[in-house]
Amino acid sequence: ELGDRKAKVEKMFGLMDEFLKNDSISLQKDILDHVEFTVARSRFSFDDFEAYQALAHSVRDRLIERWHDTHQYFKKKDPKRIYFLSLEFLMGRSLTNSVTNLGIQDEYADALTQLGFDFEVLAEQEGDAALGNGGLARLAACQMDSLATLDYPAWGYGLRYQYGLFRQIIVDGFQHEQPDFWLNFGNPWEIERVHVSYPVKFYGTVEEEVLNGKKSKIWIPGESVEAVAYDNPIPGYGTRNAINLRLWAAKPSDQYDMESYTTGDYINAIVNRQKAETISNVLYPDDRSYQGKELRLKQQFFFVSASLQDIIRRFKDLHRNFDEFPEKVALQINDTHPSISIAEVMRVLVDEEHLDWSKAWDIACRIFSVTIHAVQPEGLEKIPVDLLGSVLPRHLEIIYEINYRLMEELKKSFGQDYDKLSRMSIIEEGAVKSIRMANLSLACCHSVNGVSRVHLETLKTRVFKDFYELWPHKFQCKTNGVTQRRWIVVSNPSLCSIISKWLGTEAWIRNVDLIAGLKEYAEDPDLHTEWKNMKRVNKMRLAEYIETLTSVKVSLDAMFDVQIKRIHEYKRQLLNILGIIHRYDCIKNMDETYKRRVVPRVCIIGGKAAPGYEVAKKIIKLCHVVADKVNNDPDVGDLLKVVFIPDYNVSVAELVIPGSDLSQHLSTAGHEASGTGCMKFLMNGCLLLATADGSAVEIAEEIGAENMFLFGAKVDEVPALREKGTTLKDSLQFARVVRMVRDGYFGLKDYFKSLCDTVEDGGDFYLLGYDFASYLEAQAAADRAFVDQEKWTQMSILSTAGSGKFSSDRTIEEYAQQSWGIEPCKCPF
Ligand code: Z15
Repeated sequence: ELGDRKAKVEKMFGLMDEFLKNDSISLQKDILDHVEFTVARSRFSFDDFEAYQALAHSVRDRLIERWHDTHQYFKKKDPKRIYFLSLEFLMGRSLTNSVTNLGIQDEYADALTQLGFDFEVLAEQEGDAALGNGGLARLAACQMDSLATLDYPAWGYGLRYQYGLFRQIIVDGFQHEQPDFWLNFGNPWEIERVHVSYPVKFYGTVEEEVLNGKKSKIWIPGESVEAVAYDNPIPGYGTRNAINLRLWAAKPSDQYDMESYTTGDYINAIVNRQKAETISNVLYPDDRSYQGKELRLKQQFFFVSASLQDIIRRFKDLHRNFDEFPEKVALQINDTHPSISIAEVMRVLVDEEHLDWSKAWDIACRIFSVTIHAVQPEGLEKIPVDLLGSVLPRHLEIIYEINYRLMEELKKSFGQDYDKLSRMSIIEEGAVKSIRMANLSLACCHSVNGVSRVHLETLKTRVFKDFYELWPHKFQCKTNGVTQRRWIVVSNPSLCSIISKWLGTEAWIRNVDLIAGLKEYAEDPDLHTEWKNMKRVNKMRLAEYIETLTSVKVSLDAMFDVQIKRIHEYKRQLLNILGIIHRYDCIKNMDETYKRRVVPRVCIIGGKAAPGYEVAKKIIKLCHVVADKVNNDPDVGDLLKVVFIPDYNVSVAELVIPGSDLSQHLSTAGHEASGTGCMKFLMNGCLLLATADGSAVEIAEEIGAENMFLFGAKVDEVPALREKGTTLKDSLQFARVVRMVRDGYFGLKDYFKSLCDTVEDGGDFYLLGYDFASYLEAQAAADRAFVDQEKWTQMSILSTAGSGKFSSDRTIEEYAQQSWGIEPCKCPF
C-alpha cells in the first residue's frame, strides 16, 4: 500500500513538475482553452471583451504558479514578514502590468497577433480596480509593486469593496457621481478563498471572569460577521516572487442556527443576515473628512480583525511563544485608519493569550509602525467615545488603559503640566468626547513616518511637537516614491526603450539609480530627436483621447499643460483657472504682432470632487464655463484651449502623463504632505510648475531648481501672510480676473459668488491672491523656455534623469531597513 501511495505521489509530481510554457504556441493554446472552458464561448466566435477575459485568465494562471512557489518558499524559510494594512489600494488595471512584470509581454503580443487580436486593444477592455481615493491609495499600490520586485516577504491587507470610488460623469459642466460596479463583469485578477474565512465580532458587553484565581475581562460580542479572503497576486519584475494582496469581503456568518415559526420569520432572518454584507459594500469617497460614522469604524475593525487572525494563525503554525512574535512580524499601518489594530492586538494577547499587560504592550510596541499622510491636526481621525464603546466595548476599555499608563508615564517627565498632558492624551475631552487615533498610534508605534522632508518637519514642530520632544527617535522621514514599472515601462513604452537604448541596459527597471546616466546625453542632438518624437507620439494619443471625449481639437504644437489630481481648495485648481482667465484676457486685448509671439497652450484639468464638497464642485463647473467661452472664441483659435478630462483615474493618468509637456502642483506651501503625481510627471520628462511644498522641494534638489518653475510663498512665510490677510494691492491682476467671474463674464454670477468669496474679502485662506503674481511669472518663464525647444528638451531629459530618488523602490528599502527590520527572501527560479 505504501509503495502504491509513493507511486501516486511521484506521478502527481511528474505531472506538476513542469512550468506553464510561454512560447507563442502555448500561449495561444491557453488563451483559446480559456475562451472555451472559462469564458464558455466558442473558439470560433468571441468578441474583444471575451478575448480579454480569456487572455487575463491565462495570465492569472502564470501569476498563480509563481504565487504558489513564493509562498511555499516563504513558509520554508520563515523570514520576518511585513504586513501592510491599508483601508485603500488604488491598483488600476492589471493586465499590462502583469505581463510586463512576468517578462512575457512580447510573447503575448505575438500570440495575440497570430490569433488576429491586438494586445493593446484587449488591454483597453479592462476596468480600473479603484479601491481607493487618491495619493494615499495609489502610494500603497506602488509600494506593493516595489515590495514584490525587491523580494520582500510582504503581505498587503485591505477591504474588497463591492463598489470602488464613484465614477465621475459631467452633465452640463456639473459633476455627477455614479456607482462603480467594478465586479459586475467578473474579476479575473482575484482568487476567492472560500476556506480562508474568520468571524469578526461587534457590539455586546464586557464581563469579568476569574481564571486560575486571576480576574480578567472577557468580551461577549453581540454580532458576528464572516470575513472571506480574496487574494490578488502581485508579481515582482525580474524575479519569480509574487506576493499577495489579501482583501476581505463580508459575508453573513453561518455560525448560529435559525429557528423560525413562520415563513415571514424565516425570510426576515435571511434578509437580516444578508445585511452583514454592507460592511464591505462601498468605499468612502472623501478621503479626509472624518464624520464619525459607525459603518466606517466597522469597516476599519472588520479588515483589521480578519487580518490579525490570519497573521496570528500563520505565526502559530510554526511558533508557540509570543516572545518570538516581534522577530517574525512587522505591522505597518497606512495612516491612522487601521490603528484600531493596536487595541485588537492587546485584546488578543491579554484576553485570549493571557499575557501580562506589560508583556503584551512590549510586544505591540515592537511590531507596529505608522505612516502619517495628513498635514493638519484637523485632518487627524477622531472616533467618538460613545460610538467606539457601542461597537467595540472591550477595545474602548483597552484604549482607556493604554491612556492611563501613558498619562502616568508623561507625569514622570512633565509633572503636572496639564495643558501638555491634555494635548497628548489619547482621549479628547470636548463637546464630543473622542479617541484620537493618531495619539494612540504615536503611543505605541516604534516608528512614525512622514512622507517628505518638509512634512516630517511639520509633524515634528507642529502637529506632534509634544510627542517629538518626548520620543525624537520615533520620527523618521520616508519620502514617497512611485514605481517606474507602471509609470514608465507600462505607460510610456517609447520612453522606456529610449532609456534602455541610451543606457545600454534594462537594469534601471529594477535599479533606478542608473537612470542618472542619461544626464551625460542631455545635450546630445540624436537623443533630442528621439525624445521629441516620443513626446509627439504621446501627445498625439492624448489629443485623440481629448477629441473623442470632449470634441475639442487641439494642436500638437501647443504646450500641453496639465493639472490632474483630486479637487481640493488647498491644491488650488482655482489658481490655475484664474491664470487661464488672465491668459485669455491678455490674448483678447493684444494686437496681431503680439499674438504671433504667444505660446499656444492646451490647459488640461482633471479630478474628482468629494460628493459633498460644494466648493470643489463649483471649481469643476467654473472650469467648464471658462472652457466653453475660450474654446469657442474665434479671436483665440489655437492660442488657448481649455479641457476638463472627466473621470480621472489611474488608467487615465497612464495616458495623460506621458503626453504632457508641463504639469502643475500648486498647493499652498505647507499643505501637501508629499504629492506623488509630480513624481510620475518627472519620470516622464514633463517639466514641473510648482510651489516649494512637499516632495517638490526635494525634486528641486535632485534636478536643480533651474530645471523647473518654482513660485509662491514658502512654507515658513505662510502663517504670517495668513495672519496679515492679503490685500487688493497684492495683485491688481488677481482682482481683475476674480471680478470677471463675479460680474458674470462666464455666466452663473450667483452660483460663483460663494466661490469668489473664498479668495476675497479678507478670506483667501490658501493665499491665491498673494501667490498670483508670482504664479504668472512662473507661467511666463515656462512660455519662454518652451520657445527654445532644444533647451526645453534638455530640461525634460534632466527631469527624467533626476527622478531616480523618487522610485518607491528607494522608499521601500528605507522602510525595510529603518522601520521593519526585514530582509529579502528570493524564491529560486
Ligand atoms: C491622501 O491621499 C493623502 C493624505 C491624507 O491625509 C489622506 Cl486622508 C489621503 C495624500 C497626501 O495628501 C499627499 O500629499 C501624499 O503624497 C499622499 O497622501 C501619499 O502620502
